[in-house]
Amino acid sequence: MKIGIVCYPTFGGSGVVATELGMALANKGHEVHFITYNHPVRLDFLSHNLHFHQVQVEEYPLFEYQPYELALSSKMVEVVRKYSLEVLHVHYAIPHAYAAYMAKQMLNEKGINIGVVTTLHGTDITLVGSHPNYKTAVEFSINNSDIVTSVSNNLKETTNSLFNITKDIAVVYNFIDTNKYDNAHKQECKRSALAKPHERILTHISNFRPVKRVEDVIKIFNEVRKTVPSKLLMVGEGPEKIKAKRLARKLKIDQDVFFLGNSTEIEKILCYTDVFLLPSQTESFGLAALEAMAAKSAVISTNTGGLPEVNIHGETGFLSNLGDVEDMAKNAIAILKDDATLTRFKENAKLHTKKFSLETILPVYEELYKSCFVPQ
Ligand code: GMT
Repeated sequence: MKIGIVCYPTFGGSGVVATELGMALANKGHEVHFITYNHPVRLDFLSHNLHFHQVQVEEYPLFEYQPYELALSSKMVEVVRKYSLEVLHVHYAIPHAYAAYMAKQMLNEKGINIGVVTTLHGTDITLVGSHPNYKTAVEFSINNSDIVTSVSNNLKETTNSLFNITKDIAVVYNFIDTNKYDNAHKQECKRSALAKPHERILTHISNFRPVKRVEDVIKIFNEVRKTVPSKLLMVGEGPEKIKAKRLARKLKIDQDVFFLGNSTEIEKILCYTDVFLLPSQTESFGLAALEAMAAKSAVISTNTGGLPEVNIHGETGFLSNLGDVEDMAKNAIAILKDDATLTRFKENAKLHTKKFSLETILPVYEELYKSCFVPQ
């Protein structure tokens, strides 16, 4: 099929999912067109089926806010017409579902009927979308998409509770290309570069926004290292990074905490990891935790949002109440205390990722695309 994908091109989970999906579809022979304002960070153009169309917003002195949605919907119309796209898959409701609705109307006027699939990712519903300033437009665009999907059951329930949704929302879990992580494990994973043989490695990956509670990560690690010799890898960039660094310094543990910045090769970092820490305020799914599990890491997380659908308490890791740093540290120590326990949790984590394999999820999206395709 000829598929247009609209997403944020950044390190956020929704952009990562959209990019991995597009690359997998292209690999399978579909023609995939990314429409966004920048080259998506994880996108590689090794497949001849992949195309990127940049949305450009003109600066004009009158505008305090540049009208991105206008430029985006115009670009969608242009690309759909030029390349005869059959479906538009927009990731993150704001403003993508709204821009897609406008594009669909404009195309309709030209006698073209394009199917629109909207995937809800989390903050487009929970933290931002339901705000009174956006709610009306978000609800409207969800209800006017041909197909709506959410990345977890919890996000579906939350969407239905926060909005008046007239459509059935299909739950399509985020997925993982397990081979990528298997290969990273097969390559020599030079742990000795980071930690001594008797030390454990804990990792956190995020965009360091307040919702990720990166100070809790530091507090958990501070407790763990009192009992278990260990190192902490902090991967990502964002507004709370400075607070996390300051706290590590204040607790005098900064020599064991490595801030590595953003990375496009997280499978190479995760291959070192024993325990992944995700103490988020909320997570509709927790893609970073799934990626860690695929690389054989146990997960210590909160029990918020869709996290219990990904991290199974007592099996792949442990779940704790929001802010209960003590419990999270206690659970991490329980996993890290001996090799046999750690290996059991790591194996369980890896096994559980099968449920989210690319091979399982990709055909689900293909079926959804087919079901909203209208032959012209
Ligand atoms: O939370 C982020 O870091 C980014 C955010 C996004 O929209 O890009 O992630 C959301 O979508 C991811 C992919 O579906 C989910 O794995 C994350 O859990 C979700 N984030 C939140 O719900 C806070």
